[in-house]
Amino acid sequence: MAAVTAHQTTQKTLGTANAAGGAGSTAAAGETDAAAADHLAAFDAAVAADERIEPRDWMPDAYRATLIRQMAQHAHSEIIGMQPEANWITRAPSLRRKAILMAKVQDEAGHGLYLYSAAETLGTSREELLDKLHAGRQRYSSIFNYPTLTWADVGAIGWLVDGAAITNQVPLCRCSYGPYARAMVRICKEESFHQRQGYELLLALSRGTEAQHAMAQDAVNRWWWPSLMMFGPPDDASSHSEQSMAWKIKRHSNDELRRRFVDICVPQAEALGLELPDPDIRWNEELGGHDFGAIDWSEFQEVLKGNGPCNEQRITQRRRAHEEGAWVRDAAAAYAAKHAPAQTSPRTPASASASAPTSASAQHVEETA
Ligand code: BYC
Repeated sequence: MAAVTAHQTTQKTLGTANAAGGAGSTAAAGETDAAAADHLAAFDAAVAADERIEPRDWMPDAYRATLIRQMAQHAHSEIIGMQPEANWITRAPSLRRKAILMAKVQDEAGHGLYLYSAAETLGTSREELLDKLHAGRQRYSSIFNYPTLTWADVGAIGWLVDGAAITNQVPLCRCSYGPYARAMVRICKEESFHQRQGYELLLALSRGTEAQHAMAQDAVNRWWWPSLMMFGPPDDASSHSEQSMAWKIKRHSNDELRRRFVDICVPQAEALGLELPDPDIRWNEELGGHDFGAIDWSEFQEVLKGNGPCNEQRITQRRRAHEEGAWVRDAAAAYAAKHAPAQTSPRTPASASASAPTSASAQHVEETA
Protein backbone atom coordinates (compact mmCIF):
# COMPACT_ATOMS: atom_id res chain seq x y z
CA MET A 1 0.00 0.00 0.00
CA ALA A 2 1.42 3.40 -0.94
CA ALA A 3 2.17 5.67 1.99
CA VAL A 4 -0.17 8.65 1.99
CA THR A 5 -0.17 11.58 4.36
CA ALA A 6 -3.32 12.94 5.96
CA HIS A 7 -2.60 16.18 4.13
CA GLN A 8 -2.49 14.58 0.67
CA THR A 9 -5.67 12.69 1.25
CA THR A 10 -7.66 15.39 2.97
CA GLN A 11 -6.80 17.76 0.15
CA LYS A 12 -9.08 15.62 -1.99
CA THR A 13 -11.94 16.29 0.39
CA LEU A 14 -11.47 20.06 0.57
CA GLY A 15 -14.38 21.81 -0.99
CA THR A 16 -16.85 18.95 -0.63
CA ALA A 17 -20.30 19.81 0.61
CA ASN A 18 -20.82 20.27 4.32
CA ALA A 19 -23.01 17.22 4.49
CA ALA A 20 -22.92 15.98 8.05
CA GLY A 21 -23.19 19.25 9.93
CA GLY A 22 -22.19 19.38 13.58
CA ALA A 23 -20.08 21.78 15.55
CA GLY A 24 -16.78 21.16 13.87
CA SER A 25 -17.70 20.33 10.31
CA THR A 26 -16.07 21.30 7.07
CA ALA A 27 -16.14 24.78 5.59
CA ALA A 28 -19.27 26.50 6.85
CA ALA A 29 -21.38 28.26 4.23
CA GLY A 30 -19.63 31.45 3.18
CA GLU A 31 -16.26 30.38 4.55
CA THR A 32 -13.48 31.57 2.29
CA ASP A 33 -11.11 29.13 0.61
CA ALA A 34 -8.33 30.60 2.74
CA ALA A 35 -10.22 29.91 5.97
CA ALA A 36 -11.05 26.39 4.82
CA ALA A 37 -7.40 25.80 3.94
CA ASP A 38 -6.40 27.00 7.42
CA HIS A 39 -8.82 24.56 9.01
CA LEU A 40 -7.50 21.73 6.90
CA ALA A 41 -3.90 22.61 7.74
CA ALA A 42 -4.73 22.63 11.47
CA PHE A 43 -6.52 19.30 11.18
CA ASP A 44 -3.63 17.71 9.27
CA ALA A 45 -1.12 19.08 11.76
CA ALA A 46 -3.11 17.64 14.68
CA VAL A 47 -3.28 14.21 13.02
CA ALA A 48 0.43 14.32 12.17
CA ALA A 49 1.28 15.22 15.78
CA ASP A 50 -0.84 12.33 17.09
CA GLU A 51 -3.20 14.74 18.80
CA ARG A 52 -6.83 13.78 19.29
CA ILE A 53 -9.57 15.24 17.12
CA GLU A 54 -12.49 16.14 19.40
CA PRO A 55 -16.19 16.59 18.53
CA ARG A 56 -16.08 20.40 18.30
CA ASP A 57 -12.91 20.49 16.23
CA TRP A 58 -13.10 21.15 12.53
CA MET A 59 -12.80 17.95 10.50
CA PRO A 60 -13.20 17.07 6.82
CA ASP A 61 -16.64 15.73 5.91
CA ALA A 62 -15.12 12.52 4.61
CA TYR A 63 -13.31 11.93 7.92
CA ARG A 64 -16.61 12.39 9.76
CA ALA A 65 -18.45 10.09 7.34
CA THR A 66 -15.77 7.40 7.61
CA LEU A 67 -15.94 7.48 11.39
CA ILE A 68 -19.73 7.29 11.41
CA ARG A 69 -19.59 4.30 9.03
CA GLN A 70 -17.00 2.40 11.04
CA MET A 71 -18.32 3.28 14.50
CA ALA A 72 -21.90 2.47 13.52
CA GLN A 73 -20.80 -0.86 12.03
CA HIS A 74 -18.86 -1.54 15.21
CA ALA A 75 -21.81 -0.65 17.48
CA HIS A 76 -24.21 -2.75 15.38
CA SER A 77 -21.79 -5.69 15.63
CA GLU A 78 -21.80 -5.45 19.41
CA ILE A 79 -25.57 -5.65 19.73
CA ILE A 80 -26.17 -8.21 16.96
CA GLY A 81 -23.26 -10.18 18.44
CA MET A 82 -25.37 -10.70 21.57
CA GLN A 83 -27.65 -13.07 19.68
CA PRO A 84 -25.48 -16.12 18.95
CA GLU A 85 -24.28 -16.35 22.54
CA ALA A 86 -27.60 -15.46 24.17
CA ASN A 87 -28.86 -18.55 22.36
CA TRP A 88 -27.03 -20.62 25.00
CA ILE A 89 -27.91 -18.78 28.23
CA THR A 90 -30.85 -21.07 29.04
CA ARG A 91 -28.80 -24.15 28.25
CA ALA A 92 -25.53 -23.30 30.00
CA PRO A 93 -24.31 -26.46 31.74
CA SER A 94 -23.96 -24.95 35.24
CA LEU A 95 -25.03 -21.92 37.27
CA ARG A 96 -21.46 -20.61 37.17
CA ARG A 97 -21.31 -20.83 33.36
CA LYS A 98 -24.75 -19.24 33.06
CA ALA A 99 -23.78 -16.28 35.28
CA ILE A 100 -20.57 -15.73 33.30
CA LEU A 101 -22.36 -15.90 29.97
CA MET A 102 -25.10 -13.49 31.08
CA ALA A 103 -22.48 -11.01 32.24
CA LYS A 104 -20.66 -11.30 28.92
CA VAL A 105 -23.78 -10.78 26.83
CA GLN A 106 -24.68 -7.74 28.96
CA ASP A 107 -21.17 -6.38 28.42
CA GLU A 108 -21.77 -6.52 24.65
CA ALA A 109 -24.91 -4.40 25.06
CA GLY A 110 -22.81 -1.94 27.06
CA HIS A 111 -20.21 -1.80 24.28
CA GLY A 112 -22.98 -0.97 21.84
CA LEU A 113 -24.07 1.88 24.11
CA TYR A 114 -20.58 3.37 24.43
CA LEU A 115 -20.16 3.21 20.66
CA TYR A 116 -23.55 4.66 19.73
CA SER A 117 -22.89 7.47 22.22
CA ALA A 118 -19.46 8.09 20.72
CA ALA A 119 -21.00 8.12 17.21
CA GLU A 120 -23.58 10.67 18.37
CA THR A 121 -20.77 13.16 19.01
CA LEU A 122 -20.36 13.26 15.22
CA GLY A 123 -23.82 14.74 14.69
CA THR A 124 -25.85 11.63 14.09
CA SER A 125 -28.37 9.95 16.41
CA ARG A 126 -28.74 6.43 17.68
CA GLU A 127 -32.23 6.25 16.16
CA GLU A 128 -30.86 7.18 12.76
CA LEU A 129 -28.11 4.57 12.97
CA LEU A 130 -30.49 1.84 14.09
CA ASP A 131 -32.91 2.72 11.29
CA LYS A 132 -30.06 2.31 8.81
CA LEU A 133 -29.10 -1.05 10.29
CA HIS A 134 -32.69 -2.28 10.14
CA ALA A 135 -33.04 -1.07 6.55
CA GLY A 136 -29.85 -2.90 5.53
CA ARG A 137 -28.03 0.37 4.78
CA GLN A 138 -25.29 -0.17 7.37
CA ARG A 139 -23.34 -3.33 8.06
CA TYR A 140 -22.44 -5.40 11.09
CA SER A 141 -19.59 -7.86 11.35
CA SER A 142 -19.73 -10.89 9.05
CA ILE A 143 -18.88 -13.19 11.97
CA PHE A 144 -22.31 -12.94 13.56
CA ASN A 145 -24.00 -14.57 10.60
CA TYR A 146 -22.82 -18.02 11.68
CA PRO A 147 -24.83 -20.30 14.00
CA THR A 148 -23.88 -21.44 17.51
CA LEU A 149 -24.60 -25.15 17.19
CA THR A 150 -23.15 -26.50 20.46
CA TRP A 151 -22.10 -25.25 23.89
CA ALA A 152 -18.47 -25.34 22.73
CA ASP A 153 -19.32 -22.53 20.29
CA VAL A 154 -19.59 -20.20 23.28
CA GLY A 155 -15.96 -21.05 24.07
CA ALA A 156 -14.86 -20.69 20.45
CA ILE A 157 -16.53 -17.27 20.19
CA GLY A 158 -14.80 -16.12 23.37
CA TRP A 159 -11.40 -17.41 22.35
CA LEU A 160 -11.42 -16.66 18.63
CA VAL A 161 -14.03 -13.95 17.99
CA ASP A 162 -13.24 -11.88 21.06
CA GLY A 163 -9.55 -12.63 20.50
CA ALA A 164 -9.79 -11.27 16.94
CA ALA A 165 -11.78 -8.31 18.23
CA ILE A 166 -9.06 -7.43 20.77
CA THR A 167 -6.32 -7.71 18.14
CA ASN A 168 -8.26 -5.28 15.97
CA GLN A 169 -9.40 -2.99 18.77
CA VAL A 170 -6.27 -2.43 20.84
CA PRO A 171 -4.83 -0.21 18.08
CA LEU A 172 -8.18 1.61 17.92
CA CYS A 173 -7.43 2.89 21.46
CA ARG A 174 -4.98 5.17 19.60
CA CYS A 175 -7.51 6.21 16.96
CA SER A 176 -7.25 9.91 16.07
CA TYR A 177 -10.89 10.57 17.05
CA GLY A 178 -11.02 11.10 20.83
CA PRO A 179 -14.46 9.69 21.75
CA TYR A 180 -13.89 6.48 19.74
CA ALA A 181 -10.40 5.97 21.18
CA ARG A 182 -11.61 6.48 24.75
CA ALA A 183 -14.58 4.12 24.31
CA MET A 184 -12.17 1.45 23.06
CA VAL A 185 -10.06 1.51 26.23
CA ARG A 186 -12.86 0.18 28.41
CA ILE A 187 -14.17 -2.13 25.70
CA CYS A 188 -10.75 -3.75 25.32
CA LYS A 189 -10.51 -4.44 29.05
CA GLU A 190 -13.87 -6.20 28.96
CA GLU A 191 -13.04 -8.08 25.75
CA SER A 192 -9.94 -9.36 27.45
CA PHE A 193 -12.09 -10.98 30.14
CA HIS A 194 -14.34 -12.39 27.41
CA GLN A 195 -11.41 -13.92 25.58
CA ARG A 196 -10.15 -15.58 28.76
CA GLN A 197 -13.54 -17.03 29.65
CA GLY A 198 -13.75 -18.56 26.16
CA TYR A 199 -10.26 -19.98 26.44
CA GLU A 200 -10.97 -21.43 29.90
CA LEU A 201 -14.25 -22.95 28.69
CA LEU A 202 -12.54 -24.62 25.72
CA LEU A 203 -9.70 -25.84 27.93
CA ALA A 204 -12.21 -27.54 30.26
CA LEU A 205 -13.89 -29.23 27.29
CA SER A 206 -10.62 -30.16 25.63
CA ARG A 207 -9.44 -31.87 28.83
CA GLY A 208 -12.85 -33.45 29.46
CA THR A 209 -14.33 -36.60 27.95
CA GLU A 210 -13.63 -37.71 24.41
CA ALA A 211 -17.02 -36.34 23.32
CA GLN A 212 -16.33 -32.97 24.97
CA HIS A 213 -12.92 -32.75 23.32
CA ALA A 214 -14.49 -33.54 19.94
CA MET A 215 -17.15 -30.87 20.51
CA ALA A 216 -14.45 -28.27 21.25
CA GLN A 217 -12.49 -29.28 18.16
CA ASP A 218 -15.58 -29.11 15.96
CA ALA A 219 -16.37 -25.60 17.22
CA VAL A 220 -12.82 -24.41 16.49
CA ASN A 221 -13.02 -25.98 13.02
CA ARG A 222 -16.16 -23.98 12.23
CA TRP A 223 -15.15 -20.62 13.77
CA TRP A 224 -11.51 -20.40 12.67
CA TRP A 225 -11.91 -19.22 9.08
CA PRO A 226 -14.81 -16.80 9.74
CA SER A 227 -12.69 -15.29 12.57
CA LEU A 228 -9.90 -14.58 10.09
CA MET A 229 -12.45 -12.88 7.84
CA MET A 230 -13.43 -10.49 10.65
CA PHE A 231 -10.33 -8.42 9.86
CA GLY A 232 -11.85 -7.44 6.53
CA PRO A 233 -10.81 -8.05 2.92
CA PRO A 234 -7.14 -8.45 1.96
CA ASP A 235 -5.22 -5.18 1.77
CA ASP A 236 -5.34 -5.00 -2.02
CA ALA A 237 -9.15 -5.20 -1.89
CA SER A 238 -9.67 -2.93 1.13
CA SER A 239 -11.26 0.22 -0.22
CA HIS A 240 -11.02 2.31 2.96
CA SER A 241 -7.73 1.28 4.57
CA GLU A 242 -5.39 3.68 2.80
CA GLN A 243 -7.41 6.76 3.72
CA SER A 244 -8.29 5.52 7.22
CA MET A 245 -4.64 4.84 7.96
CA ALA A 246 -3.62 8.26 6.66
CA TRP A 247 -6.15 9.77 9.07
CA LYS A 248 -4.90 7.47 11.86
CA ILE A 249 -8.36 6.04 12.37
CA LYS A 250 -6.82 2.65 11.56
CA ARG A 251 -3.23 2.10 12.68
CA HIS A 252 -2.58 -1.19 10.89
CA SER A 253 -3.81 -2.81 7.71
CA ASN A 254 -6.32 -5.69 7.68
CA ASP A 255 -3.67 -8.25 6.65
CA GLU A 256 -1.20 -7.03 9.24
CA LEU A 257 -3.69 -7.57 12.07
CA ARG A 258 -4.85 -10.89 10.63
CA ARG A 259 -1.24 -12.17 10.66
CA ARG A 260 -0.76 -10.92 14.22
CA PHE A 261 -3.89 -12.85 15.26
CA VAL A 262 -2.67 -16.10 13.67
CA ASP A 263 0.65 -15.72 15.49
CA ILE A 264 -1.20 -15.30 18.81
CA CYS A 265 -3.52 -18.27 18.21
CA VAL A 266 -0.99 -20.91 17.15
CA PRO A 267 0.68 -21.39 20.56
CA GLN A 268 -2.66 -20.98 22.35
CA ALA A 269 -4.21 -23.79 20.26
CA GLU A 270 -1.26 -25.98 21.19
CA ALA A 271 -1.77 -25.25 24.88
CA LEU A 272 -5.46 -26.01 24.50
CA GLY A 273 -4.68 -29.35 22.86
CA LEU A 274 -6.77 -28.37 19.83
CA GLU A 275 -5.85 -28.13 16.15
CA LEU A 276 -6.35 -25.12 13.95
CA PRO A 277 -8.10 -26.41 10.79
CA ASP A 278 -5.38 -25.27 8.40
CA PRO A 279 -2.68 -27.70 7.27
CA ASP A 280 -0.73 -24.82 5.72
CA ILE A 281 0.07 -23.06 8.97
CA ARG A 282 3.81 -23.06 9.48
CA TRP A 283 6.47 -20.82 10.93
CA ASN A 284 8.20 -18.55 8.40
CA GLU A 285 11.65 -17.73 9.73
CA GLU A 286 12.18 -14.91 7.27
CA LEU A 287 8.88 -13.18 8.12
CA GLY A 288 9.18 -13.92 11.82
CA GLY A 289 5.55 -15.06 11.73
CA HIS A 290 3.29 -17.84 10.54
CA ASP A 291 2.24 -18.53 6.98
CA PHE A 292 -1.30 -19.76 6.66
CA GLY A 293 -3.67 -21.14 4.02
CA ALA A 294 -5.81 -19.23 1.54
CA ILE A 295 -9.01 -17.68 2.86
CA ASP A 296 -12.18 -18.33 0.88
CA TRP A 297 -13.07 -14.72 0.09
CA SER A 298 -16.09 -15.77 -1.95
CA GLU A 299 -17.69 -16.97 1.31
CA PHE A 300 -16.96 -13.56 2.91
CA GLN A 301 -18.53 -11.75 -0.05
CA GLU A 302 -21.63 -13.95 0.11
CA VAL A 303 -22.05 -13.23 3.82
CA LEU A 304 -21.69 -9.49 3.13
CA LYS A 305 -24.37 -9.77 0.45
CA GLY A 306 -26.75 -11.23 3.03
CA ASN A 307 -26.37 -14.87 2.05
CA GLY A 308 -24.64 -16.21 5.17
CA PRO A 309 -26.25 -19.01 7.19
CA CYS A 310 -27.92 -16.63 9.70
CA ASN A 311 -28.16 -13.17 8.06
CA GLU A 312 -31.93 -13.32 7.77
CA GLN A 313 -32.42 -14.66 11.28
CA ARG A 314 -30.14 -12.04 12.87
CA ILE A 315 -31.70 -9.00 11.24
CA THR A 316 -35.26 -10.28 11.75
CA GLN A 317 -34.56 -10.82 15.45
CA ARG A 318 -32.95 -7.37 15.73
CA ARG A 319 -35.95 -5.65 14.12
CA ARG A 320 -38.32 -7.59 16.37
CA ALA A 321 -36.34 -6.68 19.51
CA HIS A 322 -36.44 -3.03 18.44
CA GLU A 323 -40.21 -3.09 17.92
CA GLU A 324 -40.85 -4.95 21.14
CA GLY A 325 -38.64 -2.50 23.03
CA ALA A 326 -40.57 0.56 21.79
CA TRP A 327 -42.56 0.81 25.04
CA VAL A 328 -39.34 0.90 27.08
CA ARG A 329 -37.97 3.76 25.00
CA ASP A 330 -41.32 5.58 25.25
CA ALA A 331 -41.39 5.12 29.01
CA ALA A 332 -37.80 6.34 29.38
CA ALA A 333 -38.55 9.38 27.21
CA ALA A 334 -41.71 10.15 29.23
CA TYR A 335 -39.74 9.83 32.47
CA ALA A 336 -37.01 12.13 31.17
CA ALA A 337 -39.57 14.69 30.00
CA LYS A 338 -41.34 14.58 33.38
CA HIS A 339 -38.12 15.31 35.21
CA ALA A 340 -36.60 17.71 32.69
CA PRO A 341 -38.06 21.01 34.04
CA ALA A 342 -36.74 20.32 37.53
CA GLN A 343 -33.28 19.78 36.09
CA THR A 344 -33.15 22.66 33.65
CA SER A 345 -35.27 25.54 34.97
CA PRO A 346 -33.40 28.24 36.89
CA ARG A 347 -34.15 27.97 40.59
CA THR A 348 -33.74 30.20 43.56
CA PRO A 349 -31.51 28.75 46.28
CA ALA A 350 -34.62 28.19 48.46
CA SER A 351 -36.60 26.28 45.83
CA ALA A 352 -33.47 24.40 44.78
CA SER A 353 -32.89 23.18 48.28
CA ALA A 354 -36.56 22.22 48.61
CA SER A 355 -36.42 19.94 45.61
CA ALA A 356 -32.89 18.63 46.02
CA PRO A 357 -32.40 15.25 47.64
CA THR A 358 -31.20 15.76 51.18
CA SER A 359 -29.67 12.37 51.79
CA ALA A 360 -28.32 9.36 50.01
CA SER A 361 -31.62 7.55 50.55
CA ALA A 362 -33.63 10.42 49.06
CA GLN A 363 -31.31 10.33 46.06
CA HIS A 364 -31.95 6.62 45.75
CA VAL A 365 -35.73 7.10 45.83
CA GLU A 366 -35.48 9.70 43.07
CA GLU A 367 -33.37 7.47 40.84
CA THR A 368 -35.56 4.42 41.21
CA ALA A 369 -38.97 6.10 41.07
N1 BYC B 1 -17.87 -7.73 8.26
O1 BYC B 1 -12.15 -1.20 3.21
P1 BYC B 1 -12.40 -2.20 4.26
C1 BYC B 1 -17.27 -8.02 18.94
C2 BYC B 1 -16.72 -4.15 4.78
S1 BYC B 1 -17.87 -6.97 17.73
C3 BYC B 1 -18.71 -6.96 7.51
O2 BYC B 1 -11.25 -3.00 4.72
P2 BYC B 1 -12.55 -0.82 6.80
C4 BYC B 1 -18.18 -8.89 19.64
C5 BYC B 1 -16.41 -2.70 5.08
O3 BYC B 1 -17.37 -2.14 5.95
C6 BYC B 1 -16.41 -6.23 17.10
N2 BYC B 1 -18.26 -6.03 6.63
O4 BYC B 1 -13.16 -1.50 5.49
C7 BYC B 1 -19.50 -8.55 19.83
C8 BYC B 1 -16.44 -2.11 3.71
O5 BYC B 1 -17.78 -2.01 3.29
P3 BYC B 1 -18.38 -0.65 2.59
C9 BYC B 1 -16.56 -5.72 15.72
C10 BYC B 1 -16.94 -5.86 6.55
O6 BYC B 1 -13.69 -0.19 7.52
C11 BYC B 1 -20.37 -9.43 20.43
C12 BYC B 1 -15.83 -3.20 2.85
O7 BYC B 1 -16.03 -4.42 3.57
N3 BYC B 1 -15.36 -4.98 15.45
O8 BYC B 1 -16.11 -8.02 19.18
O9 BYC B 1 -11.39 0.04 6.46
C13 BYC B 1 -19.93 -10.68 20.86
C14 BYC B 1 -14.35 -2.99 2.60
O10 BYC B 1 -13.56 -3.18 3.78
C15 BYC B 1 -16.02 -6.61 7.32
C16 BYC B 1 -15.34 -3.88 14.66
O11 BYC B 1 -16.33 -3.47 14.13
C17 BYC B 1 -16.53 -7.58 8.19
N4 BYC B 1 -15.76 -8.36 8.95
O12 BYC B 1 -11.99 -2.05 7.65
C18 BYC B 1 -18.59 -11.02 20.72
C19 BYC B 1 -14.00 -3.20 14.55
N5 BYC B 1 -14.77 -6.22 7.01
O13 BYC B 1 -18.66 0.28 3.72
C20 BYC B 1 -17.71 -10.13 20.12
C21 BYC B 1 -14.05 -1.83 13.95
C22 BYC B 1 -14.89 -5.27 6.08
O14 BYC B 1 -17.33 -0.13 1.68
N6 BYC B 1 -13.98 -1.84 12.50
N7 BYC B 1 -16.19 -5.05 5.79
O15 BYC B 1 -19.63 -1.12 1.91
C23 BYC B 1 -12.82 -1.93 11.84
O16 BYC B 1 -11.75 -2.03 12.41
C24 BYC B 1 -12.89 -1.87 10.33
O17 BYC B 1 -14.14 -1.33 9.96
C25 BYC B 1 -12.68 -3.26 9.64
C26 BYC B 1 -12.87 -3.06 8.11
C27 BYC B 1 -11.27 -3.75 9.88
C28 BYC B 1 -13.69 -4.29 10.12
